Amino acid sequence: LRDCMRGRINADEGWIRLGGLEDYASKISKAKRFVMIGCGTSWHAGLIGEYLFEDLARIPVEVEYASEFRYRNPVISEKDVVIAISQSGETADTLAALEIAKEKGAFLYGVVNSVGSSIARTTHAGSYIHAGPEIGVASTKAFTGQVTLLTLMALYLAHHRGTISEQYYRKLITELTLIPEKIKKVLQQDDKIKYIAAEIKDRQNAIYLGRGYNFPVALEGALKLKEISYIHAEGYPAAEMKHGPIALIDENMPVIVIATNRSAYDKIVSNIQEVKARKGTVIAVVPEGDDTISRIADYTIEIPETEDPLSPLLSVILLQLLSYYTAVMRGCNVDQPRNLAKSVTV
Ligand code: F1P
Repeated sequence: LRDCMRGRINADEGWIRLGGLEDYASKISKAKRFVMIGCGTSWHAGLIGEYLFEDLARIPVEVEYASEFRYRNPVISEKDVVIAISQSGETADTLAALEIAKEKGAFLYGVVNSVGSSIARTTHAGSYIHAGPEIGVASTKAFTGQVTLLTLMALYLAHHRGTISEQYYRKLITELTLIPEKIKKVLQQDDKIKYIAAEIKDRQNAIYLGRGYNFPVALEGALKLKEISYIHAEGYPAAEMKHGPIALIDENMPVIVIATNRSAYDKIVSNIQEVKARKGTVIAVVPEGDDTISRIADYTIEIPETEDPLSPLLSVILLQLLSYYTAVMRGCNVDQPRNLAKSVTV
């Protein structure tokens, strides 16, 4: 994260510098719409991007799996900016989707990790994550790098367009620079996370719930558990639970609730009560000092307080670690999960 932010943000002076973006700032900030495309974890980063861009910069965003976009006939024009998100920069579906967007005249922007990769070469402009290569196959630090970069872009555009106050802009960029220290505090809860992993390791299924910015985090938490520990897991917006997934809840179902949002807090509390009433095991991720959810949940893990738009950067690290320990306890190879490829080039 520090590498991703290095030289790009100065909280004291209140600036963000993103080479690829600044050169095209007036074009990009006039876009009628952003379309974010990616696969797997990168698609989840795009979803967080949607929340950030719409919330802060007030530009409409659509997010689509590149693997679906390429096989339909999407409405795209020269008024759109298509943002391709990819760790490897070589994913075949994302490249094919970009070619379609290019034919239709869209401006293509890359958010990639690999310098000189095929996606970087296909796009008109872009920003590198600078997270360094992933050692394992499953994307982890690339994800936090992607989200950091999308946060910087959203803040830059919001400031450029005047859609947030100077005071809030300053507050968010100051808070962003504090995130690496706060992540250290999350990592200090290692023993507690291991303890919870021991609870999950023999389960067949898991449900992840989150609201607002934490909904894509729930999706990513579930994907990470599937990818490296082979436990079936699904993420849902917390409010969707009553529209179907609630039928799955019984004493065998662990439900991981990411409950760090101050807004809609009461609603999350009632979601947790609904799970407890059906004997589900609740593992709640809560803000530091919370004493309401910790009284009802079976397990709670605290994360330091931060602004809502930045909370995914803290909560996802914890979920990555939970998947990691669960996988290790199940004897899975976390660096080389079965059936997965580092870059899916076909
Ligand atoms: C996309 C992706 C990863 C996943 C796995 C397969 O790759 O779905 O999110 O962890 O490695 O590929 P990329 O386009 O981000 O390189």
